[in-house]
Amino acid sequence: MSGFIITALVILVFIVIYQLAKASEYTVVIQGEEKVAAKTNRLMAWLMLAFFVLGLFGLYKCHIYLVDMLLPESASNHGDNYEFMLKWTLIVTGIVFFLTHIMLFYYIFKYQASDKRKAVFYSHNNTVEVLWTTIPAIALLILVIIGLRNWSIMMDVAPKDSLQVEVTGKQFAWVIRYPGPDGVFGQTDFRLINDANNVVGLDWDDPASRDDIIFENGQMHLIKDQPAHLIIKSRDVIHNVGLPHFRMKMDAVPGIVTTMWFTPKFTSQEMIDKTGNPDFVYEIACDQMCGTGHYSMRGTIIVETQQRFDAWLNQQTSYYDQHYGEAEVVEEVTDPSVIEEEEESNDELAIVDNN
Ligand SMILES: [Cu+2]
Repeated sequence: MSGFIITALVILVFIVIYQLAKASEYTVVIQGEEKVAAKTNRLMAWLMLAFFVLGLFGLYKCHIYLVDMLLPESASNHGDNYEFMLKWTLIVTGIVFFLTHIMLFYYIFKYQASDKRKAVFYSHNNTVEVLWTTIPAIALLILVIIGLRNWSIMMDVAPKDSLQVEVTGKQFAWVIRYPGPDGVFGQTDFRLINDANNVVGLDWDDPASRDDIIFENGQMHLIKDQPAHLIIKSRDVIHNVGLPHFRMKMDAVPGIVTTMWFTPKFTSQEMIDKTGNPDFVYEIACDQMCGTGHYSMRGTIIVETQQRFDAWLNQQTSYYDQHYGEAEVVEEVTDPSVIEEEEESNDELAIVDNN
């Protein structure tokens, strides 16, 4: 029924438009073609002006409405370079945008059709052509050079003292791995992957793999002011480690190891204070549509001081011990996701366990 009403409405609207067009044809006949054309021209010129003013007002309103939804201050050194570039690109293109549009609409209004003047034929002007070609070319060249410089800094080899963290994307979660006390990641082999007790496919014959620490809850800990070197892998399809607050992202590609590095500038607590948002968390968002559960690939990052990071890391049990270790080790930490809450109550738990 509603389909019939909509069809009828559409047909009615067309009839009304057709009748209006016909009516205006009759006015032309009655009032004289030239008079109507002059009137229409004037109306169009004013409408163009109104369109421009309304457009500017809309732009301003959008800005007011959306400005609070922008990301907070960049939390990494690379992010600062990126922000600088974005800011200057917007300033340069913004100036050009406003100047050209003010001129465009002004001249449309000023030179609306009139009987009093005739159009001049003006073929070209070499000086003007050279100017409007070279000035944008130089401006773009400068922006591109800044971009290339930043790209080479971001893509450069990570500093030697970087904190090494491996991030593996899988449908649909992030698995975070630290190399453990030996500082060396154990060898992995995709044929050994097993969600029950070997989530990244560690080779247990490699002694370096036994102390590796793994978090399947997608929570990563980083240290303030220390470069973090992310070693990025994927178990299935292409994912992307997107870190909006650090202004960084990198594809996680199956079969290829990608990397990215940056230095966090603020701890999570400092960011909470800066944003005034008590619920602020650094987020790992998958920036690549990777399947039906893509939306659920949300990881988190906790940035803390070296001291707190060390204290936290010392409390962790290796993945091997969690799954194959002696009973008392397994009891100590069972689920990495609850370690945060347990931190304070650990002492009490230990007493209970002893009893
Ligand atoms: Cu994904």
